[in-house]
Amino acid sequence: MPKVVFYYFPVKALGESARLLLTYGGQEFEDRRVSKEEWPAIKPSTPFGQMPVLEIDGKQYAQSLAISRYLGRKYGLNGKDIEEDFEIDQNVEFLNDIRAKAATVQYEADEVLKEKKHEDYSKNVYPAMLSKLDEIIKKNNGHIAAGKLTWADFVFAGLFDYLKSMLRIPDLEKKYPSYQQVIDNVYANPKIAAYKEKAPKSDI
Ligand SMILES: N[C@@H](CCC(=O)N[C@@H](CS)C(=O)NCC(=O)O)C(=O)O
Repeated sequence: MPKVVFYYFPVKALGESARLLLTYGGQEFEDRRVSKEEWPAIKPSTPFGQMPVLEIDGKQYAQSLAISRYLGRKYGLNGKDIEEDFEIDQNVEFLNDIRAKAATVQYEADEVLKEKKHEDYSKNVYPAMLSKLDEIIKKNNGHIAAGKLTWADFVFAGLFDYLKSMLRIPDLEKKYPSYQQVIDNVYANPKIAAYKEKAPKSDI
């Protein structure tokens, strides 16, 4: 078994998907939760000056979606052919579009503009995107793509609390029960359920 270290801040956000996938794969790994104070010393040695970073036998890899895609392939959570992989990638890109849209609000420095943007997106952008996602999940029997459990479900489950917080919709899974189905399908795995019990708690 390779020696694996996973570096990320002590939150779920862009890192939890990899933690869940490593757990699913039965890979022992050091879950290195880097504090804000420690980060400046580590940053220059990472591939892009950002986390998450997955280190396998001393070699570091970055980019959260590339990491999840790799782990998904490694543990058989990809498509049955390149067309199914295409569909998985497509729907993950869509999830990422929702996250990126909400992030432009979350990380807007001008407080007045931030609230204006939030109001605008909540009325004119988020509803259509969230309904489309709901439609996709229903069509895929409670999954993000390919009608089965894939690494895309792990991306969604890992990201979910962060997304809810940025969208400012704390009961998002109640508004869209299909979202809860995806999460339940991931956490139904006994290894993932055990990980959830013992993992450090984080709101996002
Ligand atoms: N596209 C990258 C974005 C990574 C990213 O934005 N990382 C943030 C934390 S979520 C980070 O490392 N921030 C600290 C910094 O940039 O110094 C990915 O998906 O991995």
